[in-house]
Amino acid sequence: MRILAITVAVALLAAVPTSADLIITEIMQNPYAVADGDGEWFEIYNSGSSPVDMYDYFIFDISSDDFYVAEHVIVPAHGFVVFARNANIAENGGVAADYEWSDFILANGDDEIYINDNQSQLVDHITYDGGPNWPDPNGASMYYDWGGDNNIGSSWHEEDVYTYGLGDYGTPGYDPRGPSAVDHLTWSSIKVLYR
Ligand SMILES: [Ca+2]
Ligand SMILES: [Ca+2]
Ligand SMILES: [Ca+2]
Ligand SMILES: [Ca+2]
Repeated sequence: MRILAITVAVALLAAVPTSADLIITEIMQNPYAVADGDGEWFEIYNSGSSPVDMYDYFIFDISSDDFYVAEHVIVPAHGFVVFARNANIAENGGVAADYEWSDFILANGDDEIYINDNQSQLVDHITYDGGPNWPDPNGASMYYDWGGDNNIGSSWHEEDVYTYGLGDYGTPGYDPRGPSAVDHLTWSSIKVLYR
């Protein structure tokens, strides 16, 4: 009976589009092809079945980096957006970005990305350590493997197959390993279990 109740609850939660469907799925904290001031970016995935407008979302770390999303950045259902330190594709190493942030740095060692929605509710966060528990790449992104909690370092891996633009490794705006393999209902269920 309890399992049935949980199943029903998960199904209901999965059916309701919320900003909590957004997860951070890839991070380029240390580009090599261009300077970090131009080449840093991160990717967000919408695991829900409705688009999410990130207007007025607040992105921050635990020290002094933060910015508000000042445009209507729409994350498609089961789609990605890319936030970049420099959205100019001719200057950022070849990333097609959806939004250019200001006053936010992705440290090459340890750092955090927190995302609050426009109601100040925490949507997702990751805290990477620059090793030993998280990848510590140079000239490559680290990507989330869709296997579990995205705030555990073992769920992240250095991209070593796919390149973009000037040759750094990464898959900004898409994921060749998924998430088609991860059904959105199943994924939402996983997210609920990890809260
Ligand atoms: Ca660098
Ligand atoms: Ca930071
Ligand atoms: Ca950096
Ligand atoms: Ca990607």
